[in-house]
Amino acid sequence: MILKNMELETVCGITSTLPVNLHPEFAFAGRSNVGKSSLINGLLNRKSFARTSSQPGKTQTINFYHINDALYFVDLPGYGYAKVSVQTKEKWAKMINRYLNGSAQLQLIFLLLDIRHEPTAQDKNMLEWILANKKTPVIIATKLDKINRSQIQTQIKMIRQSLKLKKDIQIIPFSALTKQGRDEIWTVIESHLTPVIDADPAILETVQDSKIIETGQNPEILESVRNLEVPAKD
Ligand SMILES: Nc1nc2c(ncn2[C@@H]2O[C@H](COP(=O)(O)OP(=O)(O)OP(=O)(O)O)[C@@H](O)[C@H]2O)c(=O)[nH]1
Ligand SMILES: [Mg+2]
Repeated sequence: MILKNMELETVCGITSTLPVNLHPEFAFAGRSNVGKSSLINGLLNRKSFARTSSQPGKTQTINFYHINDALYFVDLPGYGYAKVSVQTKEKWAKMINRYLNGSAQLQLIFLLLDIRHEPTAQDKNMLEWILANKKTPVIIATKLDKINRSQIQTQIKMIRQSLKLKKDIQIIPFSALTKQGRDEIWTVIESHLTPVIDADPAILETVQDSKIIETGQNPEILESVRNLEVPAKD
């Protein structure tokens, strides 16, 4: 895909109304710190368009990135972050659920797993949820550069067995450092791009109205939105 333009269009906090988008959406889910935002940056050839951090729990909102006025990347908050309260975790889980259940444009869910580690109970829950809701998962095994070449197949096999994956579910190894796996992921995305439906003008109007950055009332979210970087041309 030739990247012409990209924009962080909508940021949703816990209490925000989710946008009704007219273009296909591709969501990125996984544990906190697994590399969701880094993968988005890798796909977009940017260093810090989506905010990343060595501290887990960086993405606390659902961020909709509009790409080429044709598709959306949806960066979800990570799960499994120990340092937030049970109430906050529950709110995030609800927010993620609300999005995954409610979006009419969701084409694929990329479920990210660290290639070095055995999937956790939460990873397994996430996968079960995706399959139970008839969504298509693609597993991305992240941080590929952290293991030796000779270990790759062993780790992929371990992930496949641990998740009891059916053959038709793809696992794509990816490194945000070397960008290995990038082209393969784009090929998957492009194969799921459906033509834009001719929209009813009334729907378009509703969509225009929802294109506001909403933050809810949570001070943590306000803070994280305030810290969002203006995309640099890198
Ligand atoms: N070596 C290496 N480091 C990576 C890779 N992907 C991500 N990281 C590092 O892992 C840390 C977390 O990356 P993020 O992209 O912020 O992770 P996230 O899943 O968005 O985390 P949350 O927003 O907290 O859910 C950062 O320090 C990244 O630089 C990778 O492929 N290789
Ligand atoms: Mg993130």
